[in-house]
Order: sequence, then C-alpha cells, then structure tokens
Amino acid sequence: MSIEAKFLNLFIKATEKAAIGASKFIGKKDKIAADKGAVDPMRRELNKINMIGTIVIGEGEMDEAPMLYIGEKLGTLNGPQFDIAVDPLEGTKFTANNQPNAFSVLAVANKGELLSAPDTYMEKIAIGANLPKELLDIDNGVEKNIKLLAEAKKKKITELKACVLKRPRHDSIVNDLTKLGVKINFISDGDIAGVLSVIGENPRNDIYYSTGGGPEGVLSAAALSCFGGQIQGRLVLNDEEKIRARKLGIKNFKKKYNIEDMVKGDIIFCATGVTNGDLTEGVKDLGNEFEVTTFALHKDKKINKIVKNIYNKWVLFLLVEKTGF
Ligand code: VTB
Repeated sequence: MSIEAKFLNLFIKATEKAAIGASKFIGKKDKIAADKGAVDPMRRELNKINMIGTIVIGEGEMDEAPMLYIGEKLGTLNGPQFDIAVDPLEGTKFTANNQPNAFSVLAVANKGELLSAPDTYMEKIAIGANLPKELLDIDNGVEKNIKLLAEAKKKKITELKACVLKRPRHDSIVNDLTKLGVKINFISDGDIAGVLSVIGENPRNDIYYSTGGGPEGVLSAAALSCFGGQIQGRLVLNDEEKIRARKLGIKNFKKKYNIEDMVKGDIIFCATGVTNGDLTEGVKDLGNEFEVTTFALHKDKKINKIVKNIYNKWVLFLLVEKTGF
C-alpha cells in the first residue's frame, strides 16, 4: 500500500523544524543541547500529523529517552498507521563544532515495514543500484566482496572507491582495502551520508564498508531502497544490548539483515541540512527568516527532490510561545 502523497510535506516540516532548532547550537560545543534543540520541535511537528505513528528507531529505548523513544506513539492518533525512524540530529558533533554534514532525518513506512533496532553498533556494507541482488556478504571478507563488486561493475579493483568511517576498529578493513589498491574516502562521523554516497549517476563511492550505528543503518536502508541500492547489516551486541534487542523482538542476534529485512514497501525519507553537507545545504539565517533545504524522497511516487522553504522567525517564535506547537 502506498503512503498518500500529502504526507511528504508534513514530514518535511518535522525535519525542517528540527534542523532550525539544532541550528541555534551550531558551533556552541554542546552536543546534548544541539540534540535537544532538534528533538523537541520534531516531536511537536510529528504530533500534529493525522496518523497513528509509532517510533521504531528513535532517541533510545523507553526507559532511557523521555522523547521520541522506541515505542512512543505520535500524531493525532486519527489516520493511517505508520512506523517512523528518526534521528533528529545526525551529526551532533558536526553541529557542536560547526562542521559540514549535520542534518535532521526521518523515514516513514506503513506499520510493520521498518526494522526496529536498538541503539547499538551495526556492521554495514552498502552498494548502489543496478547490481545483482545480495551480491555481497559481510562474511565473505573484504577481498572477496571487492572482487565480486569489481566484476559486477566491470571495473578494475584499483578504480573502486570505498567510504570508511575513520575508527581504529576498522584498521583491518583499511589494510585489506589498501592492499587491494582500493581508494579510501574516510569520514570522521555521519555514516548515513557515507552510505548514501554510493547512490547517484556518478557516485562518490562504490561501497560503504564500516561499523556504525544500527539506527543509522535502518535510516540509510530506507533511503537506499528508494534508489534500488543495497545494504547488508549485522548488529553488534554485548550481553546488556542483547537484552535490549530481545525486548524489541530480535531473537537471532547474528542475523544478517539485507535491505528487505530492514525496509519493506513504500518509504518517505526527509533529511534537512543543519550545516552544509553532501545531501543538502544547511540552515541559512537570513535575518528575519530561516531558509531550510531538504532532500526528500517518496519511493512509490518516484519523488526525489530538493525542497527549499522559508520560515519567518517571529511567526515560529509566536507559534511556539502561544500554543506550545
Ligand atoms: C555512528 C554513526 C553515526 O556516530 O553511530 C557514530 O553511525 C558513532 O560512532 O553516523 P563511535 O561510537 O565510534 O564514535 C555517527 O557518526 C554520528 O551520529
């Protein structure tokens, strides 16, 4: 079942308001304040939508996050049932340090069509469109995966580019890629943008190969699914995290999630820039107004667009002050 077209703009508003909220903390060296600056307005905006929304990927699990926690019901509770994955501020560090690639993001699917994953690490490999289904497998190891990818893309291994999150835990991946002659583009954080760098006509990377956040994995899968890209992920769980995962219905802790295991059916995906980045421009302060830019996707409606909107600061201020909305 397709999600009605009218919902796209309503969800865009939620990431726009969150991005504006976070933008007040750009360069202020306070990651927590920046995150809160995004969470409150996103939640207020989602609560205005005529839907029965359930957070499946959020700020944390019920007992650790006061808002946008996994399981939280949102919306007017009158309308279609949606599962919602949110990362009100992807790149809290980027925002706090005034660096590129911070954005506010969410993905929406019909009820039951998005994986609910705990906030733990996830091993991830992602590739772009027009490649054989389930071409790669985490358990193949780097060398076999890279050979398979080069063959499928009809490229030399030395022509391939890989995006890697710069962390010591990826030293062996980096060694293997380097030995093979694959060019590595490192990112310091923000692996949703890293995963999405494999899509497009002329993608910046041929593969994303790293362990990042599980929630970011599901959000990336939602966007990738709109382009026919692929991702495989496996949660990395310690004993305490296994208990949390079990509460979310996860029984097989070693499961390798292919894209259809994370995302099914129609998807709405919106990412509004906080700082300038690869996906969108950041919030622009025009004096009396904010200009916001959103990368918006609606899978079944084949929508892939950049949306710009202007918000008058005084109207925003009055709305929040007078109505709590
Ligand atoms: C990951 C990645 C995110 O933070 O969660 C990372 O998925 C945290 O990794 O995109 P470390 O614990 O190794 O620092 C981001 O980069 C930003 O939220």
